[in-house]
Amino acid sequence: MELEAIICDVDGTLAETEESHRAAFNQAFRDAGLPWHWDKSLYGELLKVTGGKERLRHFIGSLGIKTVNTADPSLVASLHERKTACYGELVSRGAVSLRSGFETLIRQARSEGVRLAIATTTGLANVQALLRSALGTEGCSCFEVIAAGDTVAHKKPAPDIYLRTLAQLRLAPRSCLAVEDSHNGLRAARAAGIATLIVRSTYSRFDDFAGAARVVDELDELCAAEPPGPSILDALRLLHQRATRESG
Ligand code: XBP
Ligand code: MG
Repeated sequence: MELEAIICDVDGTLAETEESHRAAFNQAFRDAGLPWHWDKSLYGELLKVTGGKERLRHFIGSLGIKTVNTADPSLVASLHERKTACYGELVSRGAVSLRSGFETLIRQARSEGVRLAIATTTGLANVQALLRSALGTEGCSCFEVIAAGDTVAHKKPAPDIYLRTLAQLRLAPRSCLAVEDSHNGLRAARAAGIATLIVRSTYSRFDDFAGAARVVDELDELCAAEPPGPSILDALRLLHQRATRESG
C-alpha cells in the first residue's frame, strides 16, 4: 500500500519543546506568586499526563487540600493562559528549532506529493509559533491538516486526535505513517490503526515502545550515509510498506 500521508506529533518529535514548556510553566508560577518549581525530574513524571491544563490539574490535585489557591477553579485556566504566552515568547525568540532531518523530510514530502499533517496535544497557537519560527511565515501551510489541543474530548493516549486527523485528510489509517516520540503518542496512533515510527526524545528515552514500526534517536538514522542510502522520505515509505504488509 502506498504511503499517502505522514502525520507528525509536535512536542518531542518535530522539536525538543519540553524544556521550553517547562520554563514557561515555571515562569507562570512565579508570575502568579506561587512557590512551585518543576525541575527536570518532576517534569519527567508529570509528562505522563498529556496536555498542559491536565498536567496542572494533576499536579495541583497531588498537593492536597491544604495548599493555598488550589480551591480557585480559574487557577488552572489562568496559569495555563500565562504559560502559553510565555512559551510563545520563548519560541518566537528562537528557543526551539526543528529536530534533525525534519526540514528535509518536509521538503521531500512536499515535492513528491506525500501529504503532511500534525496530530498534537499542545494548543494551536504553540504549533503555529513553532512552525513560523522554524520554517518562516509559510511554515504552517506545509501541513495540510493541523489537529491540535482541545479540539478533541480525550487527549493522547486516546486515539481521538489521530482519528480527527484521518477524517480531515479523508484517508484510511493504513495509508498513513505516524511519527511520534513518546509512549502516550505511540498508543494514540496505534489505537487509531496507524503504523508508527518513534524518534526518541530527551524525556521519552526510556519509554516503552512495543508496537512501534521502528525506533530511532534521530530521523537521519533511517538513511545510511555510506553507501548512499535512501532519502528520508524513501526510508519512511519502506518502513510503511513493511509495517502494513506485516499487519496483513
Ligand atoms: C505534549 C504535551 C503538551 C505540552 C504542553 O504531548 O503533553 O501538553 O507538554 O502543551 P504530545 P500545552 O507530544 O504527546 O502531543 O500546555 O499547550 O497543553
Ligand atoms: Mg510528543
